[in-house]
Amino acid sequence: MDKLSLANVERISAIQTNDFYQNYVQPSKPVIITDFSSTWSAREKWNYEYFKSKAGNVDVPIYSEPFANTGNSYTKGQSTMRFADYLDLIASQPTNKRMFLFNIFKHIPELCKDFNYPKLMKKYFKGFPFMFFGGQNSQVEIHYDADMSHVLLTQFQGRRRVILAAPEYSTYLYRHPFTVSTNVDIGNPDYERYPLLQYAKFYECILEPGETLFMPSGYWHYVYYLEQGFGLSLRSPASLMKRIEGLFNIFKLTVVDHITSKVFGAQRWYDIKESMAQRKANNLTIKLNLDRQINAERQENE
Ligand SMILES: O=C(O)CCC(=O)C(=O)O
Repeated sequence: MDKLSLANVERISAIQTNDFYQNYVQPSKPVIITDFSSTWSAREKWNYEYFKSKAGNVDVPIYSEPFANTGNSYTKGQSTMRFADYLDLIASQPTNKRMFLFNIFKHIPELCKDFNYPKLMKKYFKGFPFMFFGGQNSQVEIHYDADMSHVLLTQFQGRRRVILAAPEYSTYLYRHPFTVSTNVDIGNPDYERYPLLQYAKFYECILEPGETLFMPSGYWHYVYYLEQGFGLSLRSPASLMKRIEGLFNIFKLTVVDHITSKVFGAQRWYDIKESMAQRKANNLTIKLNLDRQINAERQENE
């Protein structure tokens, strides 16, 4: 039985900036905007054949393993492939191979003319549009974006199942210190090992082609590719405090976590982070007085 508490993500359209900030940005509430990309020529133009004709020979970074796995960097793929070969692969069969945070615009600058930055958001980081490609059944482990930006993820082809959780549930998600990830597999939760998961509040949605998911700053997100496809994310700055937190996250991830992993050895440091996450969660369990309930349930299941 799925014990995750999953609420639906609302769908909206034709919303004014002030209403959007009042109802979604300030209360930090995810939402699907159905007309965010309605004026983009990219909706008609962008497809695998078009990308292959423009950048088929480019070697692209491929992700096929969880971030939380030992030694895997959040921003570096495990292998590379010719872009055209990768697109042919995902078009032909299910695969866990993904492209993550891919700045295709470095290779095909003219693509920037095919979309715009709708007035919905007051400001954008226009230097950081990123593409995400995935084969059917590939998944992106639950994580949050270290830079703490608001993210607007537009789906172009295929459908994505997305599970989201607010930043305040980081301990319920057994976040690994110095990182933006966890060892929890939210696609197949282990409640025995991670009992606190049952007490977190999640959102769930199926993102359809043409729709845009607004993920507020610091939101945890897990993505499952129901079909092969691709999407574009645009980033918008959150509050000054969040931006400072973002810089600190990037420092912790790229310096502290990286060096400590070298000093202790990747697997040992990973295990240390896991036990720190478990200890913090156990303390919260006691504080929330949930420990007795969880033990009673464990006995029931024995
Ligand atoms: O959809 C994906 O492949 C990952 C999206 C993601 O993690 C992001 O937009 O930050």
